[in-house]
Amino acid sequence: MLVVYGRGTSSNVQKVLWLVEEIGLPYSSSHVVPPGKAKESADYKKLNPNGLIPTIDEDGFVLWESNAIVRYLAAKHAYGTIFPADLRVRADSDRWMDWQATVLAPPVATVLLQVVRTPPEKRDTAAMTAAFQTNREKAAVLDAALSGRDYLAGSAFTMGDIAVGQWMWRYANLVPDRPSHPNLEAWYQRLQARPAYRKVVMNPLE
Ligand SMILES: N[C@@H](CCC(=O)N[C@@H](CS)C(=O)NCC(=O)O)C(=O)O
Repeated sequence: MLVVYGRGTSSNVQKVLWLVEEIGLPYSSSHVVPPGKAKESADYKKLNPNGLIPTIDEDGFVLWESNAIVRYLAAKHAYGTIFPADLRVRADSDRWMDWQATVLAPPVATVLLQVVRTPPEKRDTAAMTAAFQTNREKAAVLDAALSGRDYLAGSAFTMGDIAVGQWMWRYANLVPDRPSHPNLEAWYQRLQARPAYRKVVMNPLE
């Protein structure tokens, strides 16, 4: 049985949960901790020395790093669909996963920290404003990439959409004055039509 360690409100955990819900993989989730507390669990750090979530344990095979987990489970259970068989489509999908982790994650983490976890009087307005703007600029990159295609790697939903899709929920709910991006909005509507997205991602942010 697959065990997913993490907290359902974590963006990185949501990628894994969204995938397993998409493919109907039986799993149990464990280790529900408040934000920022995973590092304080000595038991958890035996599984993931970083003290970060998620981690999976699949019958003794322990893996951490959310995008690596998504790639592994998708390759195993959704080869040819969510894990594209075509090498170029897969590279395209992979590219968006890496871009999410390296480019999108930092500015949206700042927004979440400032808007959701910091009382208004203690917010770093300059950092928050800069992060809003960076998110808007990255939304424009996505909008251009989605021109003429339904999903990030082409006509079909793939793992790249999972990595970036959880960001979209945060962007749509936390960033004010979003520019009009019709392709991005249409993609977001497609994601919202997916029961797994609604169940796992479209929840209150913490
Ligand atoms: N690169 C890692 C980042 C993991 C990460 O930063 N997770 C956050 C939650 S989204 C975390 O564990 N924060 C500490 C906590 O919630 O206790 C991954 O993608 O798995």
